[in-house]
Amino acid sequence: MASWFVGVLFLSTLLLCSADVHHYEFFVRESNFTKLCNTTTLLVVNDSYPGPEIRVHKGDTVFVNVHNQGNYGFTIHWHGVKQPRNPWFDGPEFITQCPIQPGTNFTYEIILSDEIGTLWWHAHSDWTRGSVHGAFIILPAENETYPFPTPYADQTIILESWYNGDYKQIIDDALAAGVAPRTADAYAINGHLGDTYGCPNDTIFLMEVHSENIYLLRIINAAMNEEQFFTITNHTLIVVAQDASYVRMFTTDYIMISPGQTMDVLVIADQNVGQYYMAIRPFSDSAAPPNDFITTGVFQYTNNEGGLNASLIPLPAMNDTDAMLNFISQIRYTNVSQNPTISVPADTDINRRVYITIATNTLPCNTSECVSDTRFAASLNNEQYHWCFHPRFSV
Ligand SMILES: *[C@@H]1O[C@H](CO)[C@@H](O)[C@H](O)[C@H]1NC(C)=O
Ligand SMILES: *[C@@H]1O[C@H](CO)[C@@H](O)[C@H](O)[C@H]1NC(C)=O
Ligand SMILES: *[C@@H]1O[C@H](CO)[C@@H](O)[C@H](O)[C@H]1NC(C)=O
Ligand SMILES: *[C@@H]1O[C@H](CO)[C@@H](O)[C@H](O)[C@H]1NC(C)=O
Ligand SMILES: *[C@@H]1O[C@H](CO)[C@@H](O)[C@H](O)[C@H]1NC(C)=O
Ligand SMILES: *[C@@H]1O[C@H](CO)[C@@H](O)[C@H](O)[C@H]1NC(C)=O
Ligand SMILES: *[C@@H]1O[C@H](CO)[C@@H](O)[C@H](O)[C@H]1NC(C)=O
Ligand SMILES: *[C@@H]1O[C@H](CO)[C@@H](O)[C@H](O)[C@H]1NC(C)=O
Ligand SMILES: *[C@@H]1O[C@H](CO)[C@@H](O)[C@H](O)[C@H]1NC(C)=O
Ligand SMILES: *[C@@H]1O[C@H](CO)[C@@H](O)[C@H](O)[C@H]1NC(C)=O
Ligand SMILES: CC(=O)N[C@H]1CO[C@H](CO)[C@@H](O)[C@@H]1O
Repeated sequence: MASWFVGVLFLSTLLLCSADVHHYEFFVRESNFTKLCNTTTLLVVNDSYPGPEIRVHKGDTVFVNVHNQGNYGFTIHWHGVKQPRNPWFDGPEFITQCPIQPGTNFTYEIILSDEIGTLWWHAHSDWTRGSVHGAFIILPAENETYPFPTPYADQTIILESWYNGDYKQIIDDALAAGVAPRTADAYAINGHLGDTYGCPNDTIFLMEVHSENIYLLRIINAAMNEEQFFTITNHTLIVVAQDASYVRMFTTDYIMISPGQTMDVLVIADQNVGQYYMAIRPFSDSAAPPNDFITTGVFQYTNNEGGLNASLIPLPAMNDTDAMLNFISQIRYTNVSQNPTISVPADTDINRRVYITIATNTLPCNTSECVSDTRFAASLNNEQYHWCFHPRFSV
C-alpha cells in the first residue's frame, strides 16, 4: 500500500517536472512566390513563407535538423533563447559556427531554460532572415499557468518586409555599391500582403474568432528594418509579455514593435459580431524613412454578416513619435513566479566599466561597382568586426 502510494507520488512528480525533447526537420530550399504582381524566388524552410512554427513547453529541449538544399551557405539563430553553457548552437554565422554548406545538414540543440512566451528563429547570414524565419512558441511548463485568464486560443502574427527580389541579391548589390539597401516594396502579415496594394492575386490574413472569447496574439516583428504599429479596429489590446518574459499588463489601442522583438497581447472578442481590420504601418522618425504602407488583415467573428470598413483603421501617423513614446513608456517588469529571475548587481558590486560605441562608419570604396568613394560600414568602438579583418581588440 505504502509503496504503491510512493510509486504514484514519484510518477506524478516526474510528470509535473518532465521536460520534453522535440525533433524538427527543416528543409531549406528556393521556392517561387507570387505577390505584389511579381513572382519572386525566395530561400525558405519547407516551401513556406513564413516558415514552420516550433511549439514546445518551458524548459524543453529541441533538436532541429537543418538540411541546406539551397545554393549558398547560411546558419539559423534561435532569437532570444539564452542557451546557458550551450553557445555553439546559438547560430550567428562566423561567430559560433561556419555556414551550413549546400547539400549538407546540421542539427541544432536548443536548450530552453527560463524563457516563457514567444520567440522566433531566423537565418543569420546577411539578409537571409528576410525569408528564412518562423515562430518559436514556448508554452507554460506542465505544472505552470499563465499569470492572466487562460486564453481560448492563441494566434501567431508574424510581421514581415516584402521585396520583389531575392534578399541575398539585394544586400549583396548594396554592399558592393557601398550604399544602403533599397526600402521594402510592401509589408506582410503571416506572408499575406492584404488588400491595400492593388494586386488582385494578393491574399489577406484572416483570423476567425468566437464572440466573447479571449485570444492571445503572439506578435513577432520579423521585418528587416522597420518598427511597426499594429492595431485591431474597435478592439482594445492588453499587452502581457514581451521578448519571452511577462510584463505588467496594460491596455492600449495600438502597439509599436521593433524588428526582432516579440509581444504577447490579449484581445477579447467583445464587439458587435462583424469583420474588423487588423493593420500595421511602420513607425519612423529618421531622415531616411521606409515606405509608409498600411498592410491589412481581418479579425472576423464567426457567423458575421458585416463588411469591412477601411476608413476605420485607427493607426498613428508613421512619424508620430509621441504615439511611439506613449506606448513604450508603459512597459514595466512584473514580479510573477513564471518570469525569469532578475538579478541586477548592486552599484557597489561593479568594479569595472566598459564603454561601447556602436556606429555607422565609412570605409573607402574603390571598385567599379562603387557609387561614391566611401561605403557604409557598421563599427564597434570605431572598429569594424568582420570575419576576415581581425579587430585590434578582443570583443
Ligand atoms: C515546475 O517545475 C519546475 C521543474 O521542476 C520547477 O523549477 C518549478 O518551480 C515548478 N513550478 C511550479 C509552479 O511548481
Ligand atoms: C518539413 O518537411 C518535411 C518533408 O516534407 C517533413 O517531414 C517535416 O516534418 C517538415 N518540418 C516541419 C517543421 O514542418
Ligand atoms: C521559379 O520560377 C522560375 C521562372 O518561372 C523558374 O525558372 C524556376 O524553376 C522556378 N523555381 C522553382 C523552385 O520552382
Ligand atoms: C494572377 O492570377 C491569375 C488567375 O488566378 C493568373 O492568370 C495570373 O497569371 C496571376 N498573376 C500573376 C502575376 O501571377
Ligand atoms: C544529417 O541528417 C541525417 C539524417 O536526417 C542525420 O542522421 C545526421 O545526424 C545529420 N547530420 C548532422 C551533422 O546533423
Ligand atoms: C467602431 O468604433 C467607431 C468609433 O470609434 C464607431 O463609430 C463604430 O460604430 C464602431 N464599429 C462597430 C462595428 O462597432
Ligand atoms: C465606412 O464607415 C463610414 C463612417 O461610418 C461610412 O460613412 C462609410 O459608408 C463606410 N463604408 C463602407 C464601405 O462601409
Ligand atoms: C509628420 O509628417 C507630416 C506629413 O508627412 C508632416 O506634416 C509633419 O510635420 C510630420 N511631423 C513631424 C513631427 O515631423
Ligand atoms: C518578487 O516577489 C517575491 C515574492 O513575493 C519577493 O520575495 C521578491 O523580493 C520580489 N522581487 C522584486 C524584484 O520585486
Ligand atoms: C580599396 O579599399 C580597401 C578597404 O576597403 C583597401 O584595403 C584597399 O587597399 C583599397 N585598394 C586600393 C587599390 O586602393
Ligand atoms: C521587381 C519587379 O519585377 N517589379 C515588377 C512587379 O510588377 C509590376 C507590375 O506588373 C512591375 O511594374 C514591376 O516592374
